Amino acid sequence: MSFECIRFETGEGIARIFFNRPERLNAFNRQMLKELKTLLDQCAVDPQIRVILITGTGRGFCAGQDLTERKNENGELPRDLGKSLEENYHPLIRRLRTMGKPIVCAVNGVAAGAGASFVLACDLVIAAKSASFIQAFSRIGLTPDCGSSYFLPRLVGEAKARALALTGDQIDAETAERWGMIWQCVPDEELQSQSESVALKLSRKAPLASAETKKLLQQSPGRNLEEQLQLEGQTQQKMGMTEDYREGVQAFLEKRQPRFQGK
Ligand code: LHQ
Repeated sequence: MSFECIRFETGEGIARIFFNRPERLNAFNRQMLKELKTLLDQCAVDPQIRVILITGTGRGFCAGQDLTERKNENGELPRDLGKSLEENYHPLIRRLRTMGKPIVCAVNGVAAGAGASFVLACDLVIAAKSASFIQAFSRIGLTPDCGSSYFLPRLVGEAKARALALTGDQIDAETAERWGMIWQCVPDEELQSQSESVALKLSRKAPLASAETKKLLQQSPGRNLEEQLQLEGQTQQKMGMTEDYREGVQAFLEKRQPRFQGK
């Protein structure tokens, strides 16, 4: 399958998605969003794919909504951004969060606006030292969207979330790591090898357990300890009946690497 705005490769259980509009810092246009949705839907059901690795080509990761596309044929800015979000962006964020496979995001450059929100919705974020993050919404008279007002305070706390959202200030990857916004900041030249190695590690984990782990963590905010213990118990009950659990224990006892089948 070939795409206009995305490069796609698979191998070793990993689906590699490259945002590929480098001249626009990989800003999201309609075509790119459509292609991304198609690909992620496909990855979700393809049993060969165990992990998704997303990065950008060129010097940016994603500069958010393509602002050159915001004008309609009369040269006016469309007013109903709510509709645009509901149709084009919300399904994407939901897809990232409900995807039963780990999503590794390798941030190679600036992530702004919806591009920054997209990053926050991924499971494991590794950023190059030269990458940066901007809650760009306030710079153009907008408010946080694509889950940013949900993810950001949970990751960095209220004080920093408020400052970032209201000022639209750019923060570098080292700060983002220190604040707990992302998992890791690595030297630029190590971004690819480090994200590949993490993706490979995840591709060898038990697929059902990875999917259920994502669900447990997704459901955690808003629940109390008792409710979460119940949920963990029910989930572990299911996991205890899988072939993969049996294989995991067997492999441990035989001092070898497990071969998980997703059963
Ligand atoms: C771009 C863009 C861009 C088009 C750089 N579009 N061309 C979602 C959905 C629905 C409703 C509305 O809102 C949303 C949420 C959002 O995403 S709103 C936020 C939209 N994004 C922004 O406001 C960020 C705009 N970009 C920038 O502020 C800068 O480009 C940053 C700070 C990201 C990078 O700055 P520089 O490194 O100095 O690069 P640059 O500005 O020179 O950009 C390079 C080229 O990319 C340039 O084109 P040119 O032809 O002049 O070389 C830019 O025009 C283009 N570009 N972002 N979002």
